Amino acid sequence: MGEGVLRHYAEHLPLTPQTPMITMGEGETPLVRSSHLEKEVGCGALYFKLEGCNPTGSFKDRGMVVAVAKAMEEGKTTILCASTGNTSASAAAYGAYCGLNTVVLVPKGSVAQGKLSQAVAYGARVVIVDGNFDQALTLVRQLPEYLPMSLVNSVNPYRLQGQKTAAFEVMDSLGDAPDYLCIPVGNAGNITAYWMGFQEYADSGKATKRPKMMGFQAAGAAPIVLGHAVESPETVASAIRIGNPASWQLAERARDESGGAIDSVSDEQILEAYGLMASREGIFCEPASAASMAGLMKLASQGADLKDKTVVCVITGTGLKDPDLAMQQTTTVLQETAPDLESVLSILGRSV
Ligand code: AN7
Repeated sequence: MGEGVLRHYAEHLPLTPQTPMITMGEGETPLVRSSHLEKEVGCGALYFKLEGCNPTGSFKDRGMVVAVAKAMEEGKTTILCASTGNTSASAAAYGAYCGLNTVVLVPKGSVAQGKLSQAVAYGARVVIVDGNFDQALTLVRQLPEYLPMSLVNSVNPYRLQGQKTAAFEVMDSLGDAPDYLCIPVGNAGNITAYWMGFQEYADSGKATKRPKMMGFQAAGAAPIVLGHAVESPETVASAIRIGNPASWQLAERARDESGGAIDSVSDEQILEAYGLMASREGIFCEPASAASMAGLMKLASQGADLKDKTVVCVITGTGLKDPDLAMQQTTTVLQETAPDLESVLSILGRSV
């Protein structure tokens, strides 16, 4: 326990004797069986992979630990990324832990407050780009030509190598691959990484099957579904507000090789799933993460036969990243009372 992604899965990672075996305790996240929604969608078994339990609250830490270790191995002292929020929080944390400088470019006005506050608290140099994520990513891809920085976005292959360990954990927990994996798709690195992980275990005989990869984009940011880049992506799920994903072709390969699909879910469907995850399962995730459950609900409503199937929904990040949204979304009324027993009892429907 707590040995981290590098040690735990060393044999599956591109490490050398010179790679520093850093860890902040990433990985080994819970795979939790659904208590209510499994029956409602009619699955044989439904599990949630709780990636919000990673050190910075999202799955990004799995890939970041590998990318940062390799950057250190190469003697780099500054790491760089563009981000819708979680990558920047993760880079900044590992940068701080390893004594590196971290530079992050984030799209103006569309990063959840929790994520931005992480980057700032960890001491990253935060540059706000007056544009969207895709423009910020285009910029950071050019910067290493001008400045000695190591790019740690998922175009860095070490990121996907680390992220594939989540698929290993799912199979280690279940004893085999699930039938379906439902996962949000933004820059499309994670779906690509999971597919790499599932294939590696199947190829080496550690799993007997491979899941259908079911990716879900937000309807207002669904370039892979539409078949063309989206110039001004819009969705409440700011983490996946991405119009031109870096791993587009790789995600299509994961979809096609697995016999899966990449579909879109509306903001309404995302928010419905976001509410149900919290109120029916006790899992507070961020809206982008709820896209996987929204997608599963969409599949079920279209009549997909799931009754003997094992399904895993990847819950990519914690809801605490964006508490303002939770407060906007709730219909719960917060009641105020005077600090005496009589007043509290009367609010709760009893008199003394
Ligand atoms: C919670 O942080 O792209 O398809 O810059 O934060 O691998 O991009 C985040 C993406 C899903 C999509 N869920 O994963 C970033 C960033 C959450 C995320 C995704 C993201 P990819």
